[in-house]
Amino acid sequence: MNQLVSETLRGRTVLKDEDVWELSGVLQDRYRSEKNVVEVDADRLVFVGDLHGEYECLLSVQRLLDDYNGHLFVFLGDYGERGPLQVETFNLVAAMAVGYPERVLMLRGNHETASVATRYGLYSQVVKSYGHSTFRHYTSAFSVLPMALRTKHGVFACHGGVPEGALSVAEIDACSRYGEELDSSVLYQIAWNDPREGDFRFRPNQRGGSSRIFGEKAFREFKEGVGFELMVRAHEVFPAGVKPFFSGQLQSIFSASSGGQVAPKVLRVGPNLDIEPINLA
Ligand SMILES: [Mn+2]
Repeated sequence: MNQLVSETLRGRTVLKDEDVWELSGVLQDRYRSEKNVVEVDADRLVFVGDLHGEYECLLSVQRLLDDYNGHLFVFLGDYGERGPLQVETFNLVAAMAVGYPERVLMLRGNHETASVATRYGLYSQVVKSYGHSTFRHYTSAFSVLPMALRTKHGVFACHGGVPEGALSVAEIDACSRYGEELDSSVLYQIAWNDPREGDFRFRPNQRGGSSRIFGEKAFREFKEGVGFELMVRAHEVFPAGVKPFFSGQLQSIFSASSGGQVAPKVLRVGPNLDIEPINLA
Protein backbone atom coordinates (compact mmCIF):
# COMPACT_ATOMS: atom_id res chain seq x y z
CA MET A 1 0.00 0.00 0.00
CA ASN A 2 1.10 3.54 -0.83
CA GLN A 3 2.81 5.14 2.22
CA LEU A 4 0.64 8.27 2.21
CA VAL A 5 -2.49 6.13 2.12
CA SER A 6 -1.37 3.92 5.00
CA GLU A 7 -0.37 6.94 7.12
CA THR A 8 -3.74 8.59 6.45
CA LEU A 9 -5.49 5.36 7.47
CA ARG A 10 -3.48 5.39 10.70
CA GLY A 11 -4.71 8.87 11.59
CA ARG A 12 -2.38 11.33 9.90
CA THR A 13 -4.62 14.32 9.23
CA VAL A 14 -2.09 17.02 8.31
CA LEU A 15 -1.38 16.62 4.62
CA LYS A 16 0.74 18.89 2.45
CA ASP A 17 -0.43 20.17 -0.94
CA GLU A 18 1.61 17.49 -2.72
CA ASP A 19 0.02 14.83 -0.53
CA VAL A 20 -3.48 15.95 -1.52
CA TRP A 21 -2.47 15.90 -5.19
CA GLU A 22 -1.10 12.38 -4.78
CA LEU A 23 -4.18 11.14 -2.91
CA SER A 24 -6.46 12.68 -5.51
CA GLY A 25 -4.37 11.01 -8.22
CA VAL A 26 -4.59 7.52 -6.76
CA LEU A 27 -8.32 7.96 -6.15
CA GLN A 28 -8.81 9.01 -9.77
CA ASP A 29 -6.79 6.00 -10.95
CA ARG A 30 -9.01 3.77 -8.82
CA TYR A 31 -12.36 5.06 -10.13
CA ARG A 32 -11.91 6.63 -13.55
CA SER A 33 -12.80 3.49 -15.49
CA GLU A 34 -15.68 2.34 -13.27
CA LYS A 35 -19.18 2.62 -14.71
CA ASN A 36 -21.69 5.07 -13.25
CA VAL A 37 -23.43 2.08 -11.65
CA VAL A 38 -20.89 -0.24 -10.04
CA GLU A 39 -22.07 -3.86 -10.07
CA VAL A 40 -20.84 -6.16 -7.29
CA ASP A 41 -21.34 -9.71 -6.08
CA ALA A 42 -21.15 -8.74 -2.39
CA ASP A 43 -24.18 -9.82 -0.37
CA ARG A 44 -23.10 -8.40 2.98
CA LEU A 45 -22.77 -4.62 3.01
CA VAL A 46 -22.59 -1.66 5.36
CA PHE A 47 -23.97 1.63 3.99
CA VAL A 48 -22.65 4.94 5.26
CA GLY A 49 -24.76 8.07 4.73
CA ASP A 50 -23.80 11.74 4.79
CA LEU A 51 -20.72 12.54 6.92
CA HIS A 52 -20.52 16.30 6.26
CA GLY A 53 -17.13 16.84 7.81
CA GLU A 54 -17.81 14.93 11.03
CA TYR A 55 -14.48 13.12 11.26
CA GLU A 56 -15.40 11.53 14.62
CA CYS A 57 -18.32 9.72 12.98
CA LEU A 58 -15.99 8.52 10.24
CA LEU A 59 -13.55 7.16 12.84
CA SER A 60 -16.47 5.17 14.28
CA VAL A 61 -17.12 3.77 10.81
CA GLN A 62 -13.44 2.90 10.42
CA ARG A 63 -13.56 0.89 13.66
CA LEU A 64 -16.54 -1.08 12.28
CA LEU A 65 -14.37 -2.37 9.42
CA ASP A 66 -12.92 -4.97 11.78
CA ASP A 67 -16.24 -5.84 13.45
CA TYR A 68 -17.89 -6.37 10.07
CA ASN A 69 -15.10 -8.22 8.36
CA GLY A 70 -16.38 -9.66 5.09
CA HIS A 71 -18.72 -6.72 4.47
CA LEU A 72 -18.39 -4.19 1.66
CA PHE A 73 -18.59 -0.65 3.08
CA VAL A 74 -20.37 1.72 0.71
CA PHE A 75 -20.10 5.48 1.30
CA LEU A 76 -23.08 7.27 -0.21
CA GLY A 77 -21.48 10.71 -0.61
CA ASP A 78 -21.52 14.17 1.04
CA TYR A 79 -18.12 14.07 2.74
CA GLY A 80 -17.58 17.84 3.08
CA GLU A 81 -19.65 20.87 4.12
CA ARG A 82 -21.05 21.88 7.49
CA GLY A 83 -18.79 19.95 9.89
CA PRO A 84 -15.44 20.96 11.38
CA LEU A 85 -13.04 18.58 9.60
CA GLN A 86 -14.23 18.41 6.00
CA VAL A 87 -10.83 18.07 4.33
CA GLU A 88 -9.77 15.39 6.81
CA THR A 89 -13.03 13.50 6.34
CA PHE A 90 -12.74 13.45 2.54
CA ASN A 91 -9.08 12.45 2.75
CA LEU A 92 -9.72 9.53 5.10
CA VAL A 93 -12.62 8.15 3.06
CA ALA A 94 -10.43 8.45 -0.05
CA ALA A 95 -7.61 6.61 1.72
CA MET A 96 -10.02 3.85 2.76
CA ALA A 97 -11.32 3.56 -0.81
CA VAL A 98 -7.86 3.16 -2.34
CA GLY A 99 -6.30 1.32 0.62
CA TYR A 100 -9.05 -1.32 0.82
CA PRO A 101 -10.44 -1.43 -2.73
CA GLU A 102 -12.21 -4.75 -2.12
CA ARG A 103 -13.87 -3.52 1.08
CA VAL A 104 -14.71 0.13 0.51
CA LEU A 105 -16.63 1.86 -2.27
CA MET A 106 -16.94 5.65 -2.44
CA LEU A 107 -19.90 7.14 -4.31
CA ARG A 108 -20.63 10.73 -5.35
CA GLY A 109 -23.16 12.87 -3.51
CA ASN A 110 -24.66 16.20 -4.51
CA HIS A 111 -21.97 17.99 -2.50
CA GLU A 112 -19.23 16.47 -4.67
CA THR A 113 -19.46 19.21 -7.29
CA ALA A 114 -17.35 22.37 -7.60
CA SER A 115 -20.30 24.76 -7.22
CA VAL A 116 -21.76 23.17 -4.08
CA ALA A 117 -18.34 22.64 -2.47
CA THR A 118 -17.47 26.29 -3.21
CA ARG A 119 -20.68 27.67 -1.75
CA TYR A 120 -21.08 25.50 1.34
CA GLY A 121 -17.70 25.11 2.97
CA LEU A 122 -15.17 22.65 1.60
CA TYR A 123 -13.60 25.31 -0.61
CA SER A 124 -12.95 27.69 2.31
CA GLN A 125 -11.46 24.87 4.41
CA VAL A 126 -9.21 23.83 1.53
CA VAL A 127 -7.90 27.33 0.84
CA LYS A 128 -7.32 27.90 4.56
CA SER A 129 -4.85 25.00 4.57
CA TYR A 130 -3.70 24.91 0.95
CA GLY A 131 -3.36 26.93 -2.20
CA HIS A 132 -6.33 27.52 -4.48
CA SER A 133 -4.98 25.06 -7.04
CA THR A 134 -5.33 22.23 -4.51
CA PHE A 135 -9.12 22.70 -4.57
CA ARG A 136 -9.00 21.64 -8.23
CA HIS A 137 -7.49 18.33 -7.15
CA TYR A 138 -10.56 17.76 -4.97
CA THR A 139 -12.99 18.62 -7.76
CA SER A 140 -11.05 16.35 -10.15
CA ALA A 141 -11.47 13.56 -7.61
CA PHE A 142 -15.24 14.28 -7.37
CA SER A 143 -15.58 13.92 -11.12
CA VAL A 144 -14.54 10.26 -11.20
CA LEU A 145 -16.61 8.96 -8.27
CA PRO A 146 -19.28 6.46 -9.38
CA MET A 147 -22.93 7.43 -8.89
CA ALA A 148 -24.54 4.20 -7.73
CA LEU A 149 -24.15 0.56 -6.79
CA ARG A 150 -26.17 -2.50 -7.72
CA THR A 151 -25.63 -5.86 -6.08
CA LYS A 152 -26.48 -9.22 -7.61
CA HIS A 153 -28.73 -9.99 -4.64
CA GLY A 154 -30.94 -6.99 -5.27
CA VAL A 155 -29.73 -3.75 -3.67
CA PHE A 156 -29.50 -0.45 -5.51
CA ALA A 157 -27.77 2.40 -3.65
CA CYS A 158 -27.09 6.03 -4.45
CA HIS A 159 -27.01 9.41 -2.70
CA GLY A 160 -30.42 10.87 -3.64
CA GLY A 161 -32.68 8.45 -5.43
CA VAL A 162 -34.87 7.76 -8.45
CA PRO A 163 -34.22 10.07 -11.44
CA GLU A 164 -36.76 11.14 -14.03
CA GLY A 165 -35.66 9.92 -17.48
CA ALA A 166 -33.91 6.60 -16.83
CA LEU A 167 -35.38 3.15 -16.18
CA SER A 168 -32.34 0.92 -16.61
CA VAL A 169 -28.69 0.63 -15.61
CA ALA A 170 -27.75 0.99 -19.29
CA GLU A 171 -29.50 4.37 -19.49
CA ILE A 172 -27.68 5.58 -16.35
CA ASP A 173 -24.34 4.27 -17.60
CA ALA A 174 -24.84 6.10 -20.91
CA CYS A 175 -24.62 9.48 -19.09
CA SER A 176 -21.26 11.18 -18.42
CA ARG A 177 -20.26 12.02 -14.84
CA TYR A 178 -16.78 13.31 -15.77
CA GLY A 179 -17.03 16.97 -14.90
CA GLU A 180 -16.84 19.30 -11.93
CA GLU A 181 -20.64 19.61 -12.12
CA LEU A 182 -23.31 17.00 -12.69
CA ASP A 183 -24.37 18.21 -16.12
CA SER A 184 -26.43 15.13 -16.92
CA SER A 185 -29.97 15.62 -15.67
CA VAL A 186 -30.27 11.91 -14.81
CA LEU A 187 -27.06 11.86 -12.76
CA TYR A 188 -27.91 15.18 -11.12
CA GLN A 189 -31.23 13.75 -9.96
CA ILE A 190 -29.64 10.50 -8.72
CA ALA A 191 -27.60 12.73 -6.40
CA TRP A 192 -30.34 15.23 -5.50
CA ASN A 193 -33.84 13.67 -5.49
CA ASP A 194 -35.85 12.84 -2.37
CA PRO A 195 -38.58 10.22 -1.75
CA ARG A 196 -42.04 10.98 -0.34
CA GLU A 197 -44.93 8.62 0.34
CA GLY A 198 -47.80 8.80 -2.18
CA ASP A 199 -48.86 7.17 -5.42
CA PHE A 200 -47.36 9.73 -7.81
CA ARG A 201 -44.32 9.85 -10.08
CA PHE A 202 -42.46 13.15 -9.72
CA ARG A 203 -43.08 16.56 -8.16
CA PRO A 204 -40.98 19.72 -7.90
CA ASN A 205 -38.46 19.71 -5.04
CA GLN A 206 -37.93 22.78 -2.88
CA ARG A 207 -34.16 22.10 -3.03
CA GLY A 208 -34.40 23.80 -6.41
CA GLY A 209 -32.35 23.28 -9.55
CA SER A 210 -33.79 20.37 -11.49
CA SER A 211 -34.19 18.22 -8.39
CA ARG A 212 -37.44 16.28 -7.95
CA ILE A 213 -39.46 14.53 -5.30
CA PHE A 214 -40.21 10.95 -6.35
CA GLY A 215 -43.26 9.03 -5.17
CA GLU A 216 -44.07 5.35 -5.03
CA LYS A 217 -45.19 5.15 -8.68
CA ALA A 218 -41.78 6.34 -9.94
CA PHE A 219 -40.03 4.16 -7.39
CA ARG A 220 -41.96 1.05 -8.51
CA GLU A 221 -41.23 1.66 -12.21
CA PHE A 222 -37.53 2.27 -11.54
CA LYS A 223 -37.30 -0.81 -9.31
CA GLU A 224 -38.79 -3.02 -12.03
CA GLY A 225 -36.70 -1.47 -14.80
CA VAL A 226 -33.37 -1.52 -13.02
CA GLY A 227 -34.06 -4.78 -11.21
CA PHE A 228 -33.62 -4.55 -7.45
CA GLU A 229 -35.56 -5.26 -4.26
CA LEU A 230 -34.13 -2.70 -1.84
CA MET A 231 -32.92 0.85 -2.38
CA VAL A 232 -30.52 2.46 0.13
CA ARG A 233 -29.95 6.22 -0.09
CA ALA A 234 -28.80 9.11 2.13
CA HIS A 235 -29.08 12.89 1.58
CA GLU A 236 -31.76 13.77 4.17
CA VAL A 237 -31.60 14.43 7.90
CA PHE A 238 -33.92 12.22 9.94
CA PRO A 239 -33.58 12.33 13.75
CA ALA A 240 -33.32 8.54 14.11
CA GLY A 241 -30.54 8.39 11.50
CA VAL A 242 -32.57 5.94 9.43
CA LYS A 243 -36.03 6.13 7.87
CA PRO A 244 -37.96 3.60 5.77
CA PHE A 245 -40.15 4.55 2.81
CA PHE A 246 -42.52 2.53 0.59
CA SER A 247 -43.13 -0.28 3.13
CA GLY A 248 -39.41 -0.61 3.79
CA GLN A 249 -38.38 -1.08 0.15
CA LEU A 250 -36.32 2.11 0.47
CA GLN A 251 -34.12 2.92 3.48
CA SER A 252 -32.69 6.40 4.02
CA ILE A 253 -29.54 6.57 6.15
CA PHE A 254 -27.64 9.47 7.74
CA SER A 255 -24.24 9.08 9.43
CA ALA A 256 -23.51 12.51 10.91
CA SER A 257 -24.96 14.10 14.05
CA SER A 258 -25.74 17.40 12.31
CA GLY A 259 -25.17 19.41 15.48
CA GLY A 260 -27.06 16.94 17.67
CA GLN A 261 -30.18 16.71 15.44
CA VAL A 262 -29.45 13.11 14.44
CA ALA A 263 -28.51 9.84 16.16
CA PRO A 264 -26.00 8.91 13.42
CA LYS A 265 -26.17 5.41 12.03
CA VAL A 266 -24.94 3.12 9.31
CA LEU A 267 -27.08 0.37 7.79
CA ARG A 268 -26.01 -3.25 7.50
CA VAL A 269 -27.69 -5.30 4.75
CA GLY A 270 -27.30 -9.07 4.83
CA PRO A 271 -27.59 -11.93 2.32
CA ASN A 272 -31.41 -12.12 2.61
CA LEU A 273 -31.74 -8.34 2.34
CA ASP A 274 -32.20 -8.31 6.11
CA ILE A 275 -31.33 -4.88 7.51
CA GLU A 276 -29.76 -3.77 10.77
CA PRO A 277 -29.20 -0.12 11.69
CA ILE A 278 -25.95 0.29 13.66
CA ASN A 279 -25.34 3.25 15.97
CA LEU A 280 -22.17 5.27 15.50
CA ALA A 281 -21.08 5.74 19.09
MN1 LIG B 1 -26.87 15.41 0.04
